[in-house]
Amino acid sequence: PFLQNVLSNDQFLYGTVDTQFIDENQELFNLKPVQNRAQKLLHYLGHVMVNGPTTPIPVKAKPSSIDPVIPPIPLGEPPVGFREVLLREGPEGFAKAVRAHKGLLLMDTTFRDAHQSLLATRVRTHDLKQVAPFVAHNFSNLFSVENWGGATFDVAMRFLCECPWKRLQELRALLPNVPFQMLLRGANAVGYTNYPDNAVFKFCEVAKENGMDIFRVFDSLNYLPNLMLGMEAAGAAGGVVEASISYTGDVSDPMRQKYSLDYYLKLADELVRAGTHILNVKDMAGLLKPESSRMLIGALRDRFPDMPIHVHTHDTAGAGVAAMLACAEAGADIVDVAVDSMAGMTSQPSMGAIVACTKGTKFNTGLPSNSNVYDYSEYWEVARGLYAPFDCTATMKSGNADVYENEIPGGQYTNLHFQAHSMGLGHKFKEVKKSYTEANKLLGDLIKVTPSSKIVGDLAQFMVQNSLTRAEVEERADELSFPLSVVEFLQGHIGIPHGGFPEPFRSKVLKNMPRVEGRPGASLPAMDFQALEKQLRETHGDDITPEDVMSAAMYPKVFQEFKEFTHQFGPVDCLNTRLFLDGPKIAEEFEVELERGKTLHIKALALGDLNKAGQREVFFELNGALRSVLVKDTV
Ligand code: 3PY
Ligand code: ZN
Repeated sequence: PFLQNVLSNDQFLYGTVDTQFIDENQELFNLKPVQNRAQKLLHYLGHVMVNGPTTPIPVKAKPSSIDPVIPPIPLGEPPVGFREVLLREGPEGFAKAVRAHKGLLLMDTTFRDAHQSLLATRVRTHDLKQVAPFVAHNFSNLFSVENWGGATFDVAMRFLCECPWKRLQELRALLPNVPFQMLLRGANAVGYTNYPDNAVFKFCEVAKENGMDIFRVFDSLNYLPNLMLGMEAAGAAGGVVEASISYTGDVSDPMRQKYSLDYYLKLADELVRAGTHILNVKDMAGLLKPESSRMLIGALRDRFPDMPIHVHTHDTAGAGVAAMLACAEAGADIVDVAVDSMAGMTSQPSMGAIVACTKGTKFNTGLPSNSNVYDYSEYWEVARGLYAPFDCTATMKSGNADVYENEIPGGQYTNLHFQAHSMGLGHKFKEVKKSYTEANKLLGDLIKVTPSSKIVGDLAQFMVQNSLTRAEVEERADELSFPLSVVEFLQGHIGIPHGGFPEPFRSKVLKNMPRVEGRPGASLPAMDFQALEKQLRETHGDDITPEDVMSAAMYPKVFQEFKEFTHQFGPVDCLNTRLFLDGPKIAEEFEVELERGKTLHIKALALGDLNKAGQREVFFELNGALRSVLVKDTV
């Protein structure tokens, strides 16, 4: 095995080997098989050149051929930011400092929600890492950078073939001064259904150890027991707890009082009593108008004078900037923005607009100058071109104020739009949205955010596919085969909605099926992490980390496939995005940095003819030596 290790060591094979080689590579004596990462990457590139990208591409567009320009980054350490306060004072002291801060603070969602909403969550660690030091140096006054959680965890492994934990670790090293924020779906952690309690606790603990600071905790039904579980888990891990009130309806509309001002204030009372450090209003569909913002945030400010208030919205209707300015005037401490070129439509309101609109007022954001925002925006404008195959603007050309009626959350709005267009039903999007509204009413008018929004979406799709009206579904509820997510929701698998389950619809659908009583996690058996780790070691070898165990706990199948993929194709996260999605052109020369100081020089040489076995040989030059890989042509 030693010889094997040496012979498959990239540096030995391709680098200059001097007499220091053995001294500097003591790990070769560990006699673990050293993976030939270079050869695996060639295999991946060959595979993409022959068969196209491994990740599903929703839009017929190629990644742009222009590389983003990384704006200049000053030498030396980045300035001190709010993270220093957090590390020094702990979550309580941090919350006090935030509340005492003069001016409006911003959370930048560009690294998470913005691309979850506009680019199907496909932004890769590679492109985040390039601009992270710029953020550290120029935006040290941000309240936080939201860079993790939500859909990013699953998409990183499933579609980007990269480890979400490595993303967190690498960004932490590059951006040490600004607090990191993640979105935790309460008892659903970063998944779509309730996990056992110990899985949520362990998840937060490992996230905190890997550099996460602030945990925005929500529940898709605003179901308090689930919210509290998430809050406890984040708090026990030592994180800043930012409990969310997920907002739906319109507090300023006297006709829509299921989710009234009083409802939100009572929920806020509970969250504050449960010890949240920060109170979040999570307007996932972008329903806050200036008037409702004034009412809701104004009332929360009066009731909780010492509590930092943080507002999240989406700009789907186009009124996001106006609403966030109204929130600031009504007493919000922090609002969410995305950099201009990643803002607007179903994403967050524009950072540049809010920075400019508050300049010279008491809501100054503290970001040093607009020109930094322009540079940041330019980086993302060009980087966004690399994700053209996933960009919602391929079909969606504007925001739409109909969101005030259908209340579809930002990311889901984009997904449904994509789906309708890819099925050739673009002209029927209006009907899809109408069905969504009807499905929501059928289910009793829910708070709609992952995963309850998916349940409403599944029912809407079921109604469209089967040409069923709301009245017909109600009438025939006992004989229709509803989507599993709808049945499980009615069984109580994700908690209890405000106002209870819809009757007689629920009884008609469930008949004698079992129902979960109370908080679902309470009746789930604890996860055995030791057994899981043992099983993962048996399957994948000994280099299983505590982070891997959590990935497998959250997404067993996705993790398994991710491990198999990397075993075959190596660390594809090291490739730039164009290479990852589209492979190199013939004669293209490029570098791939495997790790610091370990760079591969690759040139794509030629694509061979199809052989009898249906394969093609793909030729490369790797650090000056000729290499080839044999790839099955599946096109
Ligand atoms: C998520 O759960 O991923 C969300 O972004 C909810 O708004
Ligand atoms: Zn959001």
